[in-house]
Amino acid sequence: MRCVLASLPERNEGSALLGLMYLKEYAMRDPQIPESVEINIVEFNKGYQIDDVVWKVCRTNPDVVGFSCYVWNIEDTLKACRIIKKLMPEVRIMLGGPEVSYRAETYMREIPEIDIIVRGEGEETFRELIKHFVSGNPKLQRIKGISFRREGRIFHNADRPPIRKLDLIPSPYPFIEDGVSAVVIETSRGCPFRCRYCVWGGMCHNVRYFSVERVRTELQKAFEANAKKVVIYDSVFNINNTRMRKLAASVEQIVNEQTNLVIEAKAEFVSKEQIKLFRKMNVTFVETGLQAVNPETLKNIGRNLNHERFSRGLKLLNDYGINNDVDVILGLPGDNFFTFRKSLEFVLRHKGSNALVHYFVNLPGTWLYENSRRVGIVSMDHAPYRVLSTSSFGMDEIKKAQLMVKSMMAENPSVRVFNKNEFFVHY
Ligand code: B12
Ligand SMILES: C[S@@+](CC[C@H](N)C(=O)[O-])C[C@H]1O[C@@H](n2cnc3c(N)ncnc32)[C@H](O)[C@@H]1O
Ligand code: SF4
Repeated sequence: MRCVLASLPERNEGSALLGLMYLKEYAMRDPQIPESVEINIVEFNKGYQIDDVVWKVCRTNPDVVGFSCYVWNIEDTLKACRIIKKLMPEVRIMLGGPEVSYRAETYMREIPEIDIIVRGEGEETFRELIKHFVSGNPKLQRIKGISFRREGRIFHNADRPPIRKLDLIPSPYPFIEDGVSAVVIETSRGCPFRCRYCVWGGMCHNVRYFSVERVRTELQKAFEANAKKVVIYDSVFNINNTRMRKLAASVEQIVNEQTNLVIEAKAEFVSKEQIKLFRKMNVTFVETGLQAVNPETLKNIGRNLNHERFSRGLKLLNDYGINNDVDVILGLPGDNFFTFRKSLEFVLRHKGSNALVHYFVNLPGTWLYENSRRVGIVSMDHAPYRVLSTSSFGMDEIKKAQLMVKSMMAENPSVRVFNKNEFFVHY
């Protein structure tokens, strides 16, 4: 049985294979999965053509093809799936990832080429699916977390409970290549917050952590390989001082100053002690979310903001030379041209901080998406779900705000936009 896995890269950033590496490692550890099973991950660079995708996938003559689906690759992935199915009608096509997890019914209904959608966390579900493909056991109807098709009907099985002990998932890094430019290390899953535009918390809201020992081992490999950068996947890295202290203590002797750690953190939580801990781990870059300053907008998106604590956190980062991007979202419900501008001005009052402007995408699976009509959001109904207007932020005003950002960028290097190629496009 041959399975090919692929994840079409984001056009600016390049490939992201962490999820697929976990799936493969986790399944291959199962002694009941015979050694004859082949699971191949095929990689594409950011300049890929659909042609290459089809060719690279089909040439291994797979029985099963799995794609990771995100907002940035779903359109191309579906194009590739249609062609693959035409060329190989017997192949089973399986999709996973956040983009299909919350819209399984729609994708199954609209795209007949899809055989199975894996909703939510994939490791355990994928392992069972591989066993199913090899022996027919377990039967599809017994595999939690999937949507599938049989005799022209679509079935949605019950959700799969999340893996409780993340350390059960084997590390995707048996070794790390020397001098690599970036390594990604996942230290937790989930998010304790419930921002209404975000699906990081996923289907499971309780946060689970990889053990400090596991994280230390992966970091050590990155340090020893002289990796230039380690990007930590943790929704709020600095939420728990005790864990940060343990992690810092366990790596301070092995830290490599050539290897810069990049984290997502809450500015409000940054303290002098945290700065010391950041330094011990060589955290040199922090991304932090402001999103908006307008109270009505904050209420609409389900976030709190303590201006004073936020400012104090940014000041500490800047005083101690820790680079930081402060995220602001353009087009949120409740905001208008002037309140959005206030958000940018708030960031720019902090010397050293950069404002990183994101264009609001109204993601399926979020509270805002579910309540769009009530809140007054009009957005694209397919990926990338860009906001078109809200009851407080008309289409013209959004356009004006985009132009304002453009002119601010020309004058001030501290203002940047996320995903420049798409930011200034309206539709
Ligand atoms: C890395 C990342 C990026 C990178 C990606 C590129 C790169 N080369 O690294 C960058 C920075 C470019 C990025 C950008 C954006 N991102 Co982003 N990003 C992430 C992040 C932090 C990690 C993804 C990851 O690898 N996770 C770890 C793996 C293990 O989890 P996973 O991918 O979900 O995979 C698991 C399951 O989904 C499943 N699975 C996945 N694939 C498959 C395939 C098969 C066959 C099976 C069986 C199972 C399966 O099993 C896996 C293991 O459990 C996630 C948040 C998160 N923690 O997941 C957001 C996330 C994916 N991003 C998100 C969003 C919204 C964005 C932006 C739109 C934000 C913005 N500001 O505009 C942009 C989009 C850019 C664009 N061009 O459109 C959303 C996704 C929503 C969606 N529907 O896809 C997420 C979930 C965060 C959020 N805000 O809610 N992002
Ligand atoms: C993945 S999030 C993590 C942020 C961090 N946990 C926090 O809240 O401070 C990184 C940034 O992506 C942006 N983002 C997340 N969801 C978005 C959406 N639906 N539309 C636009 N930008 C979004 C936000 O600006 C956010 O700060
Ligand atoms: S924006 Fe940040 S804090 Fe809010 S839910 Fe997403 S990851 Fe969590």
